[in-house]
Amino acid sequence: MARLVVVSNRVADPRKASAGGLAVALAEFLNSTGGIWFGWSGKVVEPAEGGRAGEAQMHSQQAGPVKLVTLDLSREDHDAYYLGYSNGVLWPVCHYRLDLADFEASDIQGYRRVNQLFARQLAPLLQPDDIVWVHDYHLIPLGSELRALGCQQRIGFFLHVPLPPPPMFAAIPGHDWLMKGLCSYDLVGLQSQADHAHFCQYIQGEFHAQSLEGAQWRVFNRTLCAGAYPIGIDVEEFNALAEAPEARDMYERMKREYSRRKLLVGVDRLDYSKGLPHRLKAFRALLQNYPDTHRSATLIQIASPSREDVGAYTDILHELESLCGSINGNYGELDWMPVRYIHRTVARARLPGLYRASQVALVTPLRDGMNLVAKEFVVAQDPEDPGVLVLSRFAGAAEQLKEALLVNPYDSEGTAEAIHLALQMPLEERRERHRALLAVCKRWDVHWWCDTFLEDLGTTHAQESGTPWL
Ligand code: ADQ
Repeated sequence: MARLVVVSNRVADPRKASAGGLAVALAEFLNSTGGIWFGWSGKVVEPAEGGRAGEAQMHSQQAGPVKLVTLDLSREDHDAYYLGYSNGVLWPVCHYRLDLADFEASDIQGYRRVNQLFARQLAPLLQPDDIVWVHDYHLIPLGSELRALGCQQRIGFFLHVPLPPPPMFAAIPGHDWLMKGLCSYDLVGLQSQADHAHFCQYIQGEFHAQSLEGAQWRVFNRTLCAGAYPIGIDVEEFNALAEAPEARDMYERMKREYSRRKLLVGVDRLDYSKGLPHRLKAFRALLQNYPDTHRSATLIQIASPSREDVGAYTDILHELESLCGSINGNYGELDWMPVRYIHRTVARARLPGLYRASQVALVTPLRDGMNLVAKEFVVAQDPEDPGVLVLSRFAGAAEQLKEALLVNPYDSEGTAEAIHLALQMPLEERRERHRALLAVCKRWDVHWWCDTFLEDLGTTHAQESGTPWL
């Protein structure tokens, strides 16, 4: 079996329990093939410490059969590549928020510089038969940079965030360069059929790509495959987590605390794509329109701090705090607080207990590549007495989780109605919906995702080398 080389912005140590399903799944594969996980170290080096200009400090650490290789970034590169182009332009536009994109010409140069740096440092580590798997929007041009250095290995790319329709993607300065970059991979994987359709529309419309058999395209004198590979969770790992004392303890405590009330739960990074203010407005509409929910329902919203050095994130933080305060102020009683808002990360080990103790999960992003919280909630439920998933139709997960109550998160009254329905849903209907949802989560789990993507990447036709557009 060919050796696997994974490249992502951040590298997770697969031996750590906090690493999460993706790291566990990739690590399992890496453990069986041996290989490298390559990415940014998370360290920003100020110029004075950084040594010779342009020289990146590389760290290498063996984690079993897997070598973790990381690079430090200079302040200038980090700010342009990570804060600027990746999180200030690509993230908002890929989440359909053109209004939040903040483009600086120097950022795109930094983005390219870091991708070139990654390519230069990675290329000498590659063996001819390696399979390279590049992840996410930070590293779109890495494939073409590797090709420019003569790398002829099979290289695949997976986009974890949504790919918007071509007219919207075209608002990104450098969109055609990014898309050309994607065309240098052998396989491009997207989260949903909708994202896949957008990719195909773009390369057909802008590059006159020719559709071949199966999922193949002929473009820039190369053959490229593209498809939807919806990411899943590691069901076994999550079940094991649910059985462990931390989750059990969490479950018992929540059950005790909320024995007379129904619990609604939201677990997100604090990000404007997750629709948190809209969710709170829907909860407020629930309290306003359905007085039977007063005293009988509590929303626990966990919003872990994220990218606090990007301006749009502090705005959302203030909006959220003010909404929680006004809901609790207007509806709360001496012995009942409608919303419990927690602006901290909750240990992954406790999440299954929290999910299982909740009657309803609110997963209502305005746009999301997939959303794994939706799948984790389903897997954590007691099949005999399961909770109900209220899911945004704009999450990639909605294409698969059709038995959830699908909502339009922009419509707070409609979402409130769905939440009320979820709170009232008879046991038999809850069980039926849950059975169907669980079957989907189990069938298309993270191992399916990893195995299928890598199998398809391994069997794409031998590729012509060269990068005619560079
Ligand atoms: P994220 O936007 O980070 O990831 P998501 O899929 O919701 O989104 O969560 C990833 C993991 O983080 C889950 O395991 C979840 O439990 C955990 N998590 C989220 N909020 C947390 C909190 N407050 N405390 C503790 N843990 C928390 C991106 C894309 C998604 C896509 C994933 C995977 O934006 O659309 O599903 O990658 O491809």
